[in-house]
Amino acid sequence: MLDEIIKMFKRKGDFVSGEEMSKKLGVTRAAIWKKIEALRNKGYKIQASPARGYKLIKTPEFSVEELKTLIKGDVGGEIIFFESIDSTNLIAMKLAEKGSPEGTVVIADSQTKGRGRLGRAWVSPPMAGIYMSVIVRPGLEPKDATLLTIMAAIACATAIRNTTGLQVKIKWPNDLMVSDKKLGGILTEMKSDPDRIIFAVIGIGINVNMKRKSFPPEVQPIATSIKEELGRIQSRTFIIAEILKEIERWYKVLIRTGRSPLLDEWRRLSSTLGSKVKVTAGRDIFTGTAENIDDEGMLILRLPSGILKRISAGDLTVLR
Ligand code: BTX
Repeated sequence: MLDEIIKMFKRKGDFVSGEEMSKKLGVTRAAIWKKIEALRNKGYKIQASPARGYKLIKTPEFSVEELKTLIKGDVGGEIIFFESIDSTNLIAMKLAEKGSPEGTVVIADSQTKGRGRLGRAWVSPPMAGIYMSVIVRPGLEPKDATLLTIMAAIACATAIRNTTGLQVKIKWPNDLMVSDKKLGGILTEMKSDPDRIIFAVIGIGINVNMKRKSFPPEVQPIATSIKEELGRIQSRTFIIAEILKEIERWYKVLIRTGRSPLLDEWRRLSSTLGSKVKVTAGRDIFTGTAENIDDEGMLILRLPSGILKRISAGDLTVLR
């Protein structure tokens, strides 16, 4: 009901009377007053006038209620929010297993066991970042799962560009980069049959209002945040809404049109292609020139011998 009240405020842009709210929402005026108090406790500034009712003055930096009012499509049709959770990917995997529909989104203000690839940790303090997981049921073959990471990376880079103006680039396979530093990362996990993905969870972590010095010392030299880059606090609500809109758009492109527009867009946003790089893939280390990505999102590396090597997963460093 809180999101309904916010919608009413936004529609009117002025005072809304307690009577009008109670009629519309089918509850007593005392119940409305309680909801207004609940919104204030969440950081909303709401002016009250005995003669005119209530007026929304200011919304907090992040608000799941406001986010719900901004969602127009299927992605984010259901949003499940936690103040703190172990990992949004873990909970989204459980929800998907129980049948939650495609487009369900899990968001947390903080994670106690945020995960990166290969069992690595993702630093996820409160009031500072976006930690969210999107459930999809794409019906792709398991070998094409990387396309989901590519799709999400394009959506995130585009959404952050649109909302902040930062020239976000994508570093193969899953990093969102600004000023050669890691602004965010994507972790796609899935359950599949031998020939089909049953469901996948696309986990997205983005540093929004983090201060550089609050990263652990080993992460500080490689990480950045939107606040560090722009010098000001940004609303996570609007960035998330834009990301979900872009995921809706690019996911439809992938399912309806196929992979080639995605691969082209990825190449356009890539910080990797054409560079001399070092790639660590398990125990192997390769250096060479990042030539391209193939139809499954594998990196095509030209080794010093001239031979082309395809790499499905690994950690890439651009060599200066
Ligand atoms: P990754 O394995 O590519 O990156 C993990 C590495 O990045 C860490 O080993 C560390 O060096 C560095 N790192 C850790 N935290 C941060 C941070 N906040 N900013 C920059 N660098 C960092 C990347 O994995 C995939 C991350 C996905 C995170 C999302 S959050 C929502 C969802 N739930 C969940 O548990 N994971 C995903």
